[in-house]
Amino acid sequence: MVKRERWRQDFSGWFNDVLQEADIMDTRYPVKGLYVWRPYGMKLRNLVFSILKQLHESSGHQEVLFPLLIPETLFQKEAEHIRGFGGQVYWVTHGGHQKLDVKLALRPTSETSMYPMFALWIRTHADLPIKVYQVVNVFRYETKMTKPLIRLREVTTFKEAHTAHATAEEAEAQVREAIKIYRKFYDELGVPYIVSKRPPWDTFAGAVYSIAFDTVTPDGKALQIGTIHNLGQNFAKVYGLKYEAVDGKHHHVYQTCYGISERAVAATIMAHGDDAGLCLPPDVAPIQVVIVPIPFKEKETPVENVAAQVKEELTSTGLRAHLDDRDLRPGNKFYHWERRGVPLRIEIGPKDVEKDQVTAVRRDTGERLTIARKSMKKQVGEILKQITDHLRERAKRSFEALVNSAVDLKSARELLKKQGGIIRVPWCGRESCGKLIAEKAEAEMLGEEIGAGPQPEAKCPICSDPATVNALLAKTY
Ligand code: 5CA
Ligand code: ZN
Repeated sequence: MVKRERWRQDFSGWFNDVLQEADIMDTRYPVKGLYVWRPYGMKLRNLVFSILKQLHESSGHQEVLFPLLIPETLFQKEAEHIRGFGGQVYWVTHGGHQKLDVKLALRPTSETSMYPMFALWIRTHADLPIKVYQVVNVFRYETKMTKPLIRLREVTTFKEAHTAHATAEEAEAQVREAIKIYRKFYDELGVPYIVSKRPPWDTFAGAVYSIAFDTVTPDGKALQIGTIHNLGQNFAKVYGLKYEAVDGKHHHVYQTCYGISERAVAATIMAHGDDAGLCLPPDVAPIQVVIVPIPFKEKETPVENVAAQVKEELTSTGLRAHLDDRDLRPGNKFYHWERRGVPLRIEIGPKDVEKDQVTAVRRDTGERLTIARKSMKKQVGEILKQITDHLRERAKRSFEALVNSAVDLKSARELLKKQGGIIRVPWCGRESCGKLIAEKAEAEMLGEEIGAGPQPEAKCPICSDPATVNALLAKTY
């Protein structure tokens, strides 16, 4: 079993090494906050986002593609939105040598480019609901420390979904559907999370309320890996999104939007990695099974022939199998694929050929298994399933060890200092108490927990009134 010591104790260094050694990102691009996707990382990214896209498609979302540039005149219409994003926008001021009459924003998110167009698309109730999404790059001039896959100035893989509805109830239902989609997505990746309603003082710019998914990094910080916003009629009123109801009256629509970035890839890497590097769940592993022939002098040819046959057999069942027939020592190949997190390695030596068997080695546990050729296809499928389950369980255990409850703020503060993680504290729900809770715990408030409430007798640690919700506290990325 591979250890997870460096993974925990030097997470930042571990993460940067993994990105490089597993051929995921090149972080040497000479602009701060911008990074290069390398081929293996690109494959991983596409597999992760194809799951997310599929979940949107199968729930009636349609893919669109809006322009990157947003005229200042449109961008500045929603006052709250500007207050939230104003300081983070990159502006295009020139076309060639010509100064532009109207500056163009590089989208930091696409509400202000999409909604004026929605206004043209919506005439009557029959045009509703609108449920669209796109996967694009967005630009944010982040001032906190930038970090590959986690805090970017060019977010390269921003899945943003935007919806419009006739009623507030339908928008509410859409928020619930989005939560369900994000749960399924992260469950499939085996990434553990906690869901909360963001506190009113930290709601998305222009939203009525925001829901966040957070996971915990190995070094105990909360990382927000997705948000869902109920926008009410805020944008609809500004951009004139109106529909004619059955009774002939005109009403503003109700809207939602929800987004996930390549942080989802970061979350997958950190949830399952260990001290030997990347360790990928089979569903998103660019290579699920790597076959390494172990030739032995004059017996070379049969070993290589059998290895090629094994590859064909596995590929024919739909698996992503790769035959490593490079002229390198097997030990080097083992190391190479281990660092890239390939879930299963199949070794074929002269003895295996003789006995009509293969030797399989699990990346997650290091376990060696001998498998008869006859039952190989079936057994490989089963082992990959076991790896998926094991990784999910292990990630869940590490996460749960870092999500704790505290009854008072002193113990919350000490727990946060000692091991970090997310701490639940009972809260009356008042904004003034919430702000003090976060301040006294020397942490940030993620929000009020969704899906679990406080103990029956629990009291707010500030005002001593009965608690109505759990506040979630953490140091954040
Ligand atoms: N328009 C809404 C929903 S699409 C929106 O922009 N929401 S957001 O600002 O909360 O972003 C959605 C998610 O993108 C965040 O939860 C976070 O996980 C991710 N994200 C935001 N900024 C960055 C960044 N600079 N680098 C990487 N990921 C980011
Ligand atoms: Zn209180």
